[in-house]
Amino acid sequence: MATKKKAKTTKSAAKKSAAKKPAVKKVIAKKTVAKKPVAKKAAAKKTAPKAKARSVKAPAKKAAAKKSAAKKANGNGSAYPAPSTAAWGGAGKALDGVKILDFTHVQSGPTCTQLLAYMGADCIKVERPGVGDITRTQLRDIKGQDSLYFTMLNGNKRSITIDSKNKKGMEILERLVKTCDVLVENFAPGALDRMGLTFERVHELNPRMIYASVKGFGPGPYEDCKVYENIAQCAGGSASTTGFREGPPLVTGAQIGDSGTGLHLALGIVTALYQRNRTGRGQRVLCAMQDGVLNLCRVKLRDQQRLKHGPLTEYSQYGEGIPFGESVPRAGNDSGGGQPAWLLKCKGWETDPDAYIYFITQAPVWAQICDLIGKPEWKTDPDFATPPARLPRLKYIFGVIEEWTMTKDKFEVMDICNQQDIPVGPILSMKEIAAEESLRATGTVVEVDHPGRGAYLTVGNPIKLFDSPCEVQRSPLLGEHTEEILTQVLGYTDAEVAEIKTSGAITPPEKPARAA
Ligand code: CAO
Repeated sequence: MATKKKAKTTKSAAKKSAAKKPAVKKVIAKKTVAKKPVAKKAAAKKTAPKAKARSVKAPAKKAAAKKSAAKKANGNGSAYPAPSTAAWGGAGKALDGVKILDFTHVQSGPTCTQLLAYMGADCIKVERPGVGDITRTQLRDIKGQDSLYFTMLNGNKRSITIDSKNKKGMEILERLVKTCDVLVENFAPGALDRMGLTFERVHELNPRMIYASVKGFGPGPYEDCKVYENIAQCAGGSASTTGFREGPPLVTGAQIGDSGTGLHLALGIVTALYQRNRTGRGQRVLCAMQDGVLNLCRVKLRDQQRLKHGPLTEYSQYGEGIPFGESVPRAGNDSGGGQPAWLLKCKGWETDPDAYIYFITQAPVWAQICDLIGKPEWKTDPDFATPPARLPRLKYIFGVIEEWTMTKDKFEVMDICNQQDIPVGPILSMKEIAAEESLRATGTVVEVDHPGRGAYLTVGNPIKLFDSPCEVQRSPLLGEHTEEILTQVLGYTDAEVAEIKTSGAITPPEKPARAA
């Protein structure tokens, strides 16, 4: 596994030569020509050997004809570079050259920037001197070491400490703003404005900057509220529709409010980068956690509207003869789709809390299900033969299927059913997932070395790009790259760095400046 330092060396060399403003631009011009705005593209084209040869020889008319052909090629009036002939995975990474000012903390923002870093972006995490992202110390499992909470959300990033409330610190931040392509933040509403980094100020400093934020709520009555994961699950419609009818609303283990919104934001950022190719300017991107959760719960808003037209017949509540109220009820382990399903016990359920299988009675394989569970007569019995006939009897049907699944362990059920094309899924514990070899083989579960805490498991890139390999690297130590970023990215001289060190801009405020 490549270490962080090693991987950064080549990038750093490229950055060093272009220390101040053109650092990003130079890299982009060479590697991602399609991302340039029209004006830049002409310059970028000149640097590409093939394009250069042609533009030198071609008369003006030919060049114009070529331009219109290019227009046809991509609809944007700008040409794509010739397809790379490098081996798959040998043409760099998808977001090579994109520099991110990562002002994120806790989970939602870091999820987003870690994903972009996995895709190749140079992610510079700005942290408060001496403190850092609060998750470094939250839920600690090893004394004095960065927690798994932090390390699993901040891989492939560099860390610089800057006190934004220090004058010199703000000067450094503004230099970063001028250098980066994307600013990502998930502070409480108004925090960035109070720092002086309003969108207007950032846009003034760098009109190409994409200014991306996670907030709890969008504009409206709650826009000023701080929000954590479960609040978003509650406000976004997930909790009211999760759990059992007879029980209270339930939050889920999947972090759909934090990580889910981080994913939404990542898409917004990449899309804004794409639009910038045409317009040359950045824009604001806002993902509210409530919106993100609702987007993931859209099937429940679907059901809310269906309620006006009658009961939700696929909900087991219907088969049990329990009337529906005015809102979508909690549906336990019902499928939520058009194919009735339920969670069934398997052999060993009495002692193993995860000895269950999720069983879908998909209509096209109903005959196979009947044969498997020893009920071949159900294939023709009018009470069971068709999906509408089965709906009022689902509880009974699943009870009979469960009598069969309880005779086998969950993996046996999985094997047998899949041979018959019956969709089922075992409940996998985190212990089983951590040990799952196929997830290791695809890089979805990765073991990373850390100088302080030793090896730890993390989740790699769940999005597989076949021409953009992902090497998962450990999270940075607090301020590990401060000096490297000051000199190689921002172009500060050694003398200036020495001055910065005494200013309190990159060290904890309680440490008085030596010059004073
Ligand atoms: N230097 C100096 N100050 C810094 C700093 C730096 N490098 N980085 C942050 N700060 C300051 C901020 O300026 C802010 O100060 P002020 O309130 O005085 O302006 C302060 O640190 C803390 O910011 P915060 O209010 O965002 O932090 P919090 O712990 O009180 O709240 C959270 C955390 C998550 C509730 C809030 O940030 C939030 O609602 N974020 C948006 C929604 C979100 O992302 N939630 C998901 C969280 S994951 O479950």
